[in-house]
Amino acid sequence: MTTKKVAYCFAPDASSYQLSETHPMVPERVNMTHELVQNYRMFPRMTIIKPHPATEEQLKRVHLPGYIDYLKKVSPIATLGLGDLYPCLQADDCPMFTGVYDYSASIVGASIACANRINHGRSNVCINWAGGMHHAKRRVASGFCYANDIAAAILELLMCHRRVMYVDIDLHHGDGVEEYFYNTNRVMTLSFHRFGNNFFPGTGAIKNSGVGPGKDYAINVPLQKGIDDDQYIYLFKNILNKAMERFQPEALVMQMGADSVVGDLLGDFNLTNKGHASCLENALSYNLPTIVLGGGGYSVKNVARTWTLETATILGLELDNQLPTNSYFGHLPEDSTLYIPPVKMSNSNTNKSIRKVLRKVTEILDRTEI
Ligand code: V1P
Ligand code: CA
Ligand code: ZN
Repeated sequence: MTTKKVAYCFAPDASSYQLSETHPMVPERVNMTHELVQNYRMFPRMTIIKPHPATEEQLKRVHLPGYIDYLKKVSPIATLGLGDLYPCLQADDCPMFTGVYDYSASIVGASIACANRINHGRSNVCINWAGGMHHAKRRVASGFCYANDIAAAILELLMCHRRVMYVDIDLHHGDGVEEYFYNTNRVMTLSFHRFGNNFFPGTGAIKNSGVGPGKDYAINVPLQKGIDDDQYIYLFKNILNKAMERFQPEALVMQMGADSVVGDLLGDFNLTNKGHASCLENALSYNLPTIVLGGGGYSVKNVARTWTLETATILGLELDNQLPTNSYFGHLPEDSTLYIPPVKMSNSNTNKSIRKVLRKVTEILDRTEI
């Protein structure tokens, strides 16, 4: 069991929207997680926070005012079929939908609430599973992300912390967050992601490591399909350890996108949820004030399994593999367990390629000075 003070931010309104009837991003997965966390009886061990939506002013700290005004304007008229007139939303990935402004404000408000708890020393770890929208850009929505709650939370943390470390284990490159802090040495961004053959969003090569004072403070770890727990955890521990040693951050933000777990609808990694959670456990062992956010994840039951396991990891609890009774999982045998095993699949990462990535990333980190 942990001695850390843990807060769990939950904005029920953020998970009640649908991007479209067939969209792979299903906000309901946060409710599924919530119910499992509740039924595993974890709530008495954390402070439960009901956050306020972000204000317009807070949203405009990370987005162009015109973009936020536009989100607000399209919000109630999303059904009029005016898609082509709106260049800031990308039709398939980021459709407009009724309530898109309130949905975005709820998510950003929850991540800002996490940062405020950390800034005031009221919590050591603060969770927002609805957050982690790492692709949203200052003037445009991208990759299912409309407003960048991560950048908003990091800006808040920077008011009280000299250096903030951002770690992103979503399957995809954390391009939006990287872009916000590309030219500063007060935020180190570290993203592990699937890379190559135009895999979305296409950015995140090792050599793109920041500019100006931020040169060498944007760390990218490109990976190929089929990576397994051993390879991923080896890279994660070694790179994070080196980054912590060089950067000496005062606060940590973890983006825990669960699309890097095996069996994801949009992904092809072979990580188990135990492997995914062990990365979080390793990051928490640095005992920094930490915000833990969600992100991608498109096989929704696996997302709920993973974030439930990770809530327990934060609390230092071991969970029974048998899922508690709940309203989302059925009675089939494959629906009854928490842990997700690896599968037999081809792995395009060789141990040699993994060591090469580690060597190249270490070379960049060795150039950083604080
Ligand atoms: O590949 C693309 C774009 C659309 N083409 C013009 C290129 N988009 C991806 C977006 C993935 C977003 C991931 C978000 C996150 O990192 C954080 C929340 O997890 C995409 C994909 C894909 N397989 O990469 N969009 C879709 N699939 C999609 C599928 C069905 C309906 C709508 C979008
Ligand atoms: Ca990532
Ligand atoms: Zn993703």
